[in-house]
Amino acid sequence: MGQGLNRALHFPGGVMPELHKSKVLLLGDGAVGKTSLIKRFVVDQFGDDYITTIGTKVTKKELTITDGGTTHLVALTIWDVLGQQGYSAVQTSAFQGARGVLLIYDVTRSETRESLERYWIPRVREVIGSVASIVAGNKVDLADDRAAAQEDLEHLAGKYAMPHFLTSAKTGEKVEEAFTKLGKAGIGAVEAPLEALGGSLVSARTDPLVAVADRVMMDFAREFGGIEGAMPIIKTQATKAGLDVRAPSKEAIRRFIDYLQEIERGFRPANTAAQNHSRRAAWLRDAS
Ligand code: G3D
Ligand code: MG
Repeated sequence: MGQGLNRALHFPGGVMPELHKSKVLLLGDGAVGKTSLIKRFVVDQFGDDYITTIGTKVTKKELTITDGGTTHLVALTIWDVLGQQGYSAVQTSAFQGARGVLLIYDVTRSETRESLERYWIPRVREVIGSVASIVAGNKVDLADDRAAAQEDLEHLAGKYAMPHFLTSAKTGEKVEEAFTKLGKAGIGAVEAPLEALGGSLVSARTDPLVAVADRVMMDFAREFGGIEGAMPIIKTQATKAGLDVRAPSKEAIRRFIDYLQEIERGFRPANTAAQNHSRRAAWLRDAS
């Protein structure tokens, strides 16, 4: 209540603009700069010891956007989705309800750009269908040929008619602009359906242990009542188990399954927790 009043005072005539809630996704391969871009945008900082994002992380930020003379207040819920390919259950769940997608690659690693077309764009189309999408070629501060980087970006963006930016989470270049576009997607002001050509989903061979880790995470999230609330716990337990999301070992998954059971004993009857544990342990056995 008090917050609403404060907000209203910041707008001309004290008129409260319409509030739009919008879930947006940041997608792209590992280490392209998703977490760094969010950090730059939300707290205007770069660096620190950021660890590999496990599962998903959700950050909230409000934006005011002027479009056609109207001021909109957009409450963005930014989902930093596990960038590792193969975690399809976790990703499918995280994609639900998204109003906009920021597809990110690293301009110094062309394979991360190719992977947008080969993997991420087809995944988005498969799971959400047509959704406003924006593409960012990140780490432009490291590009030795800016013109070439711009050309590569335009080539990709042109195929799908996507708004596009060369960004740097390090210097802050175009970060605000890219997120503002995402905010506009939240008020329906960005048209960029990923309908155009190309990019049939090549079902990459998924590491069977990645598939098990993915399945266990999703199973726990379901048991817990949702991925958003479950993810911080999953992350803590995965870290404690020494689970490397890119190449999880059998032993780490076993520890992870054990730790999740300990957590579940706190909110589920012991026999349910035990059943969940044995179901997950069986998946691990079957995979190896
Ligand atoms: P991810 O969330 O997509 O996996 P991160 O990527 O945000 O964790 O970033 C991966 C690495 O790239 C980090 O380096 C980070 O500092 C660096 N990085 C991210 N964005 C930029 C950028 O715009 N410019 C430069 N120069 N580096 C960037 P470390 O060394 O911590 O792994
Ligand atoms: Mg990350």
